Amino acid sequence: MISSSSTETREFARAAALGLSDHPRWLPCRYLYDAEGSRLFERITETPEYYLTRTELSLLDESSDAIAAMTGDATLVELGAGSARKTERIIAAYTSRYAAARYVPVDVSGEALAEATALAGRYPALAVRGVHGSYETVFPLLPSLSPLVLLFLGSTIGNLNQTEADVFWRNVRCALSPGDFMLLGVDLVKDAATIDRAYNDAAGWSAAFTKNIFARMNRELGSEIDLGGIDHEAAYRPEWQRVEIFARMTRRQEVRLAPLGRTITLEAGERVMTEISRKYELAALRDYLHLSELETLQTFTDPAQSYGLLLLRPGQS
Ligand code: AVI
Repeated sequence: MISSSSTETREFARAAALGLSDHPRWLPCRYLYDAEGSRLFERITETPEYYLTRTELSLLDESSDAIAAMTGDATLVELGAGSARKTERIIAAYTSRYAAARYVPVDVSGEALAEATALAGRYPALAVRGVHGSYETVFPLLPSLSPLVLLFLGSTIGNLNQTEADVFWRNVRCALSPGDFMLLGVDLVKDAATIDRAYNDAAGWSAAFTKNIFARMNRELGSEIDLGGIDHEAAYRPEWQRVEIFARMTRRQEVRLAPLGRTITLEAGERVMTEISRKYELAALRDYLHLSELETLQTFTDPAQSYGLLLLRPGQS
């Protein structure tokens, strides 16, 4: 069944039409995360190949108490909270140190937000107020939540291209007040084989995640795409320091976009980019952040320098 042509559905159809008419073809990665996409992404994070979540969790285990001590009592505001599994470490540190801890999860997925909000039940002293929406919706709220620690974990920053990242950092810098902090999780540059494995897990969750954006188009836009005619392709490009993720058509596909009354043809062999995932060098990242008027107070990394947690604060404006 095709869902009603709500504003959101038409927006999705328009975004798909724009990206699929472009060359090379692409789809905006935010549409990967409907309820099913969020569930599939959780499965990816549990695979042995996807080192990012595991490494970040152990860094948070080691450093959350120190971070809570450094920032002082502050509202935790999390961009793209997901199920908040990773955030529980930080919440535990703030609730044990400060009497009235506050947590504001922000997420586009209502289901993920409900799970994050359910944390309140496990921490009676914790006040939770979820915000349903994209990052952009929360920036204007931030000054009223200060003093705060803005959490942006999971290396989600890596899914933004350079133009989107420039806008994001400008917004962050404008929204943070003196005395606020930001905790940023980033995946670091490393050998290509390790990265490639993380985006091509043997159990096939990564492939299912990529295909789900087309399944979602079938569900919401009546696209009638043959999912069996799509292959997942992901490879690290060292020269760009990023993973590029594509869906390759193994047969010709007529993609219907019912809300727009349009059909776009994808030929066999054509690829649609669904995501990039950038990897960072710490020195270059700190330099970029400094130019964006954010100072790195402390960097936490694992012994293999596989992943980084950066505690930032606004610098001179
Ligand atoms: C959410 N984000 C940080 C993930 C990543 O590693 O870039 C998304 C992902 N896509 C495929 N696997 C993981």
